[in-house]
Amino acid sequence: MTGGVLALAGGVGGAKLALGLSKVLPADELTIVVNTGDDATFHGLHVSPDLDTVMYALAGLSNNETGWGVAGDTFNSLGQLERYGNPAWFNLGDKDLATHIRRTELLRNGSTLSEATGSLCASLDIAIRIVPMTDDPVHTMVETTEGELPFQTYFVREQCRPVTLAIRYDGAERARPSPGFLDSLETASHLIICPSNPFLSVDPILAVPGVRQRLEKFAGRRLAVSPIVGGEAVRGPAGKLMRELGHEVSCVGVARYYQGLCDIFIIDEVDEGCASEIEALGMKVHAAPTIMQNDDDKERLARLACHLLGVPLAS
Ligand code: FO1
Repeated sequence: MTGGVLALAGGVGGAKLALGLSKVLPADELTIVVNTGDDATFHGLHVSPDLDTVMYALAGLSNNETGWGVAGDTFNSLGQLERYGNPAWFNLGDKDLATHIRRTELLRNGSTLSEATGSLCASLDIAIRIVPMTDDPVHTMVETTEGELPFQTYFVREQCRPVTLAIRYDGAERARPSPGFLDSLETASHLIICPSNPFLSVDPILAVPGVRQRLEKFAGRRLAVSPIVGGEAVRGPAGKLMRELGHEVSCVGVARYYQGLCDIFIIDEVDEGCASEIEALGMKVHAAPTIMQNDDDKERLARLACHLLGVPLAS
C-alpha cells in the first residue's frame, strides 16, 4: 500500500497510458486527473472530450481508429440536428450523445462535474477514480493569426490550420482543483504525467491556481512520458503548436517544459541520443518503446513507469 498514484491526462495519448495504469495498479491506488479546458457546449449539451476519452478507454468502449468517441457509433442524431440547422462539424455519435445528455442533466440538477463524472463512471462499471481537474469552467482559447478561437473550433473545425500565437485558459485564474484532485495532491505518493500534449492537455491542469506549486513541492517521485517521438508528435498538433510557440519540437523541448515538475523522464528508444541533454536538466532518463498501438503496449509502458517509480503493482 502506497499513498497512490496521481496521473495527469488529457486526450488520446493520456487515455492510452491511463488504461495501461488501470490494468497494472489496484483500483484504489490510482487517481486520474483529466484536463477540462477542451470542454464545450454543443446542441445545448456539456461535452467533456478528454474526460470521455479516458472514461471510454477504461470502460472498453473506445473507438480505436479515432481514439475518441464510442466504437461502432452511428451518427443519425447528428444528421438530424444538421437538418435543423445546427452545426455538425463536431462529430458526436448517437451513443456518445447519450453521455452528454446524461452529464448535462446531472449538472442541471445541481451535480458538480466531479459528481456527474463519478455517476457516469459508476454506470460504466469503472472502479478507478477519474476526476476533472476542476469543477469550475475553464476554456482553452487559441490566439491565432485569424483571431482567438475556442479550442474545439481551432482543433476540429479549423483542423489546427491557423498559426498559433498564444494559448490562454479562460477562467483558470478563478478555478479551484476538484475535491478528488485536491485529495490526491495531498495523499498521492507518486505522480505520472501521461504522454499528453503539454500545451493543450497538461498546461490547463497546471494553470489551476496552486497546482503547479504543489507539484513542484510534491513529496513523492514524479515521472513524465514524452509525447514527442523522433521530433514529431505521436498524434495531434503538438509538434506544430510547439514550433509556432517557439519551443524546440523534441523530447528535450518537452523535458525543458516539465523542468521542476519531473524527476524521471521516459523518452522513446529512437530518441536515446537526447538522454544526456535531458539529464543535464536534472532528470533521470529512461529510453523505451513508447508508441502504444495495442493494449499490451499500454500495459507494458504502465508497468515500466510504475517500476521506475518503485510503485508496487497489482498481483
Ligand atoms: N476530434 C476530431 O478531430 N474531430 C471530431 O469530430 C471530434 C469529435 C469528438 C466528439 C466527442 C469527443 O469526446 C471527442 C471528439 N474529438 C474530435 C476529440 C476532441 O477534439 C479532443 O478534445 C481532442 O482529442 C483533444 O484532446
